[in-house]
Amino acid sequence: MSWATKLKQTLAGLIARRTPLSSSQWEELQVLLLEGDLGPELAEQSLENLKASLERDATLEMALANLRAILLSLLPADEGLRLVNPPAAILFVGVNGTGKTTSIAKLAHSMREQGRRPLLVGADTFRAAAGEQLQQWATRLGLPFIGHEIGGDPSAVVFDAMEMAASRGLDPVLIDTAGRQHTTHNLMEELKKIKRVLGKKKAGEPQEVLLVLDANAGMNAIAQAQVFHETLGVTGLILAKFDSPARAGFLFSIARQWQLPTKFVGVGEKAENIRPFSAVEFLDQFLS
Ligand SMILES: Nc1nc2c(ncn2[C@@H]2O[C@H](COP(=O)(O)OP(=O)(O)OP(=O)(O)O)[C@@H](O)[C@H]2O)c(=O)[nH]1
Ligand SMILES: [Mg+2]
Repeated sequence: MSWATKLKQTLAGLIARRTPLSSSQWEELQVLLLEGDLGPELAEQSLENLKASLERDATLEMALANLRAILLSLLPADEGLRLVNPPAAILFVGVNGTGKTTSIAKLAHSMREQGRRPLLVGADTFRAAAGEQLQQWATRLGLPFIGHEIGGDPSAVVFDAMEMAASRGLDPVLIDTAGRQHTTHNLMEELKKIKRVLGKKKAGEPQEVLLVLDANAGMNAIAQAQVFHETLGVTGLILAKFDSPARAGFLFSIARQWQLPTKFVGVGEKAENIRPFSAVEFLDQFLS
């Protein structure tokens, strides 16, 4: 049974009883809300709200509509990338394996379809496979790529990439970064340096810092958002691997705490498997 079906059944059961709910019944509902990855505070807030609607003798539809309205109000208005003054740099960050490299390839593919000329940049110089993976995508999609030898300085790569983009009229510059280093601290320092170098090379860059989150990350996604946002100033999220059964309710918590908009959703491993995020669609899926 899907999560939303369980939620509806539990609510319907509670409503049908027409008696004040026992604490174990509330607990049942709370556990369900937590299973949707809402996070403790938001689950509590949603629960209070459901409690209020149920006490007003609401119908199941009313209780659900109420929950939907609360959740929808948390998500920022849908927005795409905000890019001006080409070449614009977009930094893609996120922990190991979330889908950074694949998301860049997918976005580059869709940008090219819209008539843009993106440049793919391999600034993950720690693993041979990382640069190769992006380069293979570039070759397959027929898009320009720039990277450096293993162990090279990722900041030097982005410097060269901005020069190349300016001289060849490429835009935007999509920068892939490492998800893992020896320590998280090292990784964050490296990413901060890349960001600093971009800003020195061209004022106002990077114009976007996109944090890629795996839809299956559960509550970990909230911790990831906190660390990356505090260190780098994230401008938006990409929800990758949303073709899985994961609910990704953590988006509500992240939006509530840091007002971060989700800009794209990855729904598979192929180049065309990405689409702009829609808050309404996400909510429909969350509650269906
Ligand atoms: N089903 C599905 N798989 C995805 C999606 N996005 C990425 N993947 C897969 O997830 C795995 C990791 O993706 P990568 O793009 O390599 O992730 P990464 O963040 O670049 O990983 P590191 O560079 O190791 O940090 C690959 O096998 C991808 O094919 C998606 O939207 N749906
Ligand atoms: Mg990668």
